[in-house]
Amino acid sequence: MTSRVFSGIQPTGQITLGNYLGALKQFVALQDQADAFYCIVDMHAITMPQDPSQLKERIKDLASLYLAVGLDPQKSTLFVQSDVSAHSELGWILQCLVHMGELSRMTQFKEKGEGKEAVSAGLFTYPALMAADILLYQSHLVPVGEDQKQHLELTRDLAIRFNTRFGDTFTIPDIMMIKQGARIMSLDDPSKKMSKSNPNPGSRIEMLDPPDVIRKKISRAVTDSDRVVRFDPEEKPAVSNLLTIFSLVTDKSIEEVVAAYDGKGYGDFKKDLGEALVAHLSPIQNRYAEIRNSGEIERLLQLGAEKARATAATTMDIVRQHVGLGS
Ligand code: ATP
Ligand code: LTN
Repeated sequence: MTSRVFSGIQPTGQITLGNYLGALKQFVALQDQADAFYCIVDMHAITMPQDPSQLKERIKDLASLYLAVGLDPQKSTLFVQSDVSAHSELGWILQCLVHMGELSRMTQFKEKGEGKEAVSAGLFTYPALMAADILLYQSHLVPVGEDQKQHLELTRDLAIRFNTRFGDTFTIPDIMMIKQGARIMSLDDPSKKMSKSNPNPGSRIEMLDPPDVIRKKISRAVTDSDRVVRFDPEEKPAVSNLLTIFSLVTDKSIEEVVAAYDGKGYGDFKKDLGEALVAHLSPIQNRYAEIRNSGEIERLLQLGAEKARATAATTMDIVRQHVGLGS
């Protein structure tokens, strides 16, 4: 049996190099080995305030980026979460299964809610909807960045709890994280993850940043006090983060990159990293521009939604029956 892969990205801003290296790049690799469903999780996006017309555009932006990085709609099912109402339905059922204490322990909720006067109940129950996304498709594998590990563990717990209480219903999913790159750090502060919502744009490389902006951001990235290019995440977190990025965009091992800069300072290293990023991202950016202006996106997303609805409906029939819902 081919395994089922599921993942999602929120259409909440410009996709960063962190999202790409931690998640999107894995999506592409997996589509040849598995039956993959990749979702644009717009219902998750509205757990924080969004401008409606901007949200609509960002959904199409993200769909275009999915295609530009190499996702092939013939191989993967690409769709928008709100086009498949079963996500909300199962999300509610799982909200009735998850405990308040479990949700209170989720660090993403704590971080995103911190310092805000009003926090939506949706932000709090967000992990139940995420569990629904994954379980609806009987997913075996979920490629995500390290920050989603806690949500994946809760998803597994909920699947086991549901199966124990109501009878075998859901496949128990496994998390898939790459060894290096599951947590790309901010360019201005290597103790924080690179994030699309950081107020400082210099903290991240965005997938659509023009070449000069990429070069400038890398040249301004913080480093460490000695001038040695060495991989040591404890002692030299900033340079180690840049080395990880270098390795992932050039497909060279970290050891090879370190050896190439033996005896050279940070200047050459950063200059070459800037160029490597430009070379890696330029073809993606060119494809993106073509796709975004092609008018094909809506049709593709409709086709994806039809396929997703059919798969989700099979799971929902069993869920309703097992829980005792319906007339
Ligand atoms: P924000 O950065 O604004 O908090 P987010 O983490 O909510 O955004 P999503 O768009 O929901 O970003 O995440 C999409 C995927 O990218 C997830 O699998 C997430 O784990 C991964 N990801 C996000 N940031 C990083 C990072 N710095 N390094 C590696 N993977 C990341
Ligand atoms: N919570 C994730 C986005 C997300 C997701 C999912 C990821 C929503 N549903 C299902 C994998 C599988 C985030 O904030 N990055």
